[in-house]
Amino acid sequence: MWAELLPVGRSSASGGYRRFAWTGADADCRAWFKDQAETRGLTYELDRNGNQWAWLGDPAGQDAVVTGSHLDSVPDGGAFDGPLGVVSSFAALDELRARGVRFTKPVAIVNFGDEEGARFGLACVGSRLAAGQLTVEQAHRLTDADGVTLPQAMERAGYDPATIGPDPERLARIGAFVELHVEQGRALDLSGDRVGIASAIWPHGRWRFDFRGEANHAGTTRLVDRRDPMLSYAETVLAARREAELAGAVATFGKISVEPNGVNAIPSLVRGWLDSRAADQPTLDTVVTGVEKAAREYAEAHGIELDVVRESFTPVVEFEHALRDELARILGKEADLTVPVLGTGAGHDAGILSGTVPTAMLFVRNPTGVSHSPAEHAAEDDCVAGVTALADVLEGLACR
Ligand code: HGY
Ligand code: MN
Ligand code: MN
Repeated sequence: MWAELLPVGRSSASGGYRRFAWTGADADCRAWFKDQAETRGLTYELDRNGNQWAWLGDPAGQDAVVTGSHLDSVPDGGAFDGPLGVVSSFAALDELRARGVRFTKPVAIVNFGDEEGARFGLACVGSRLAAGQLTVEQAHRLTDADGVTLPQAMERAGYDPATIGPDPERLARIGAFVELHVEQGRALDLSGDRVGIASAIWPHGRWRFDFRGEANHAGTTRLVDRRDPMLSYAETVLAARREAELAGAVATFGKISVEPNGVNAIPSLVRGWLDSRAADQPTLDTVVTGVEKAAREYAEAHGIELDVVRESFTPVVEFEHALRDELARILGKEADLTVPVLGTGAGHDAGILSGTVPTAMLFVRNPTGVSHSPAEHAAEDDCVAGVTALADVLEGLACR
């Protein structure tokens, strides 16, 4: 499975993945998922929001045990963030069939669409729509860098966008959702464990900062006459770093667009996106308020107009203790080990669903902690340990 997925959407220039929602690479990933489902004789479904499901047992049954993750990527992402969870889900199911277990509940594997939000700017679109955390109106306003809206992109990919919207009946049939994911930090590497259980996801969000000045000639405009938004933007980047350091949080400007984007032109517009995350909401509020205040002061000093728009926000997620303890108990008993419980600064579909469905996550060791980069890695024996842990968990939850 891993070998089949590896070339899909991989850039030969960077070695990273460009699997953006509703593009050709995404379609290839989706075709792979459907094929995996059908090869195993599972019931394949595409839900009203474009998420893919593979069912063992009755898709309409109650108290289903669901596992899975996503197959899309950030720009030049790694091979593991998302796909490791989907591949491990199919492998865990194969393992359980080889064990000859008897399932007492329906089991499903899911591929949530557009988890990274690389194309339309909002993460976890598939799960947010299903959970009613993104309205149809908001979804219709999502637009990519070329001006293509989400419904247009869905339509061009052969999917009917008229169906999108909340899917409460589907979510109500899920008794537990467990997402396996490569760790995006080094906690397991430092503790010497192959697999961990998630405790919480930090609150996080994305803010768009539009700095508007005046385009002019880079050679002939005196420095004192310029209204250069790049200066205020640059100062704001430094302010974000400072605020994050002071608060013990993280803040990143990782995406920028410039108009007119000419080497010899002073920009008229610099648009930068702030991603900020912290262990708790008051800390995150302090960081973002601090960055915005600094940005307004810098903008005013340079005669720049500034608009700040919050494009998305995900509150803190504390995974349900009962399910988390159940996972620890199953893994402790089956594998005779104590599994570390970790918090994370990364967002996941499991976090979105956690308000509606009992949800848990398993993390697999990442020796460098690097993620959202072609260098992201997990060793094969750790991935196999992840599959075994997921199989044990599914057996414990769906065969009792
Ligand atoms: O940005 C994130 O945390 C994620 O991986 N969607
Ligand atoms: Mn990611
Ligand atoms: Mn992910």
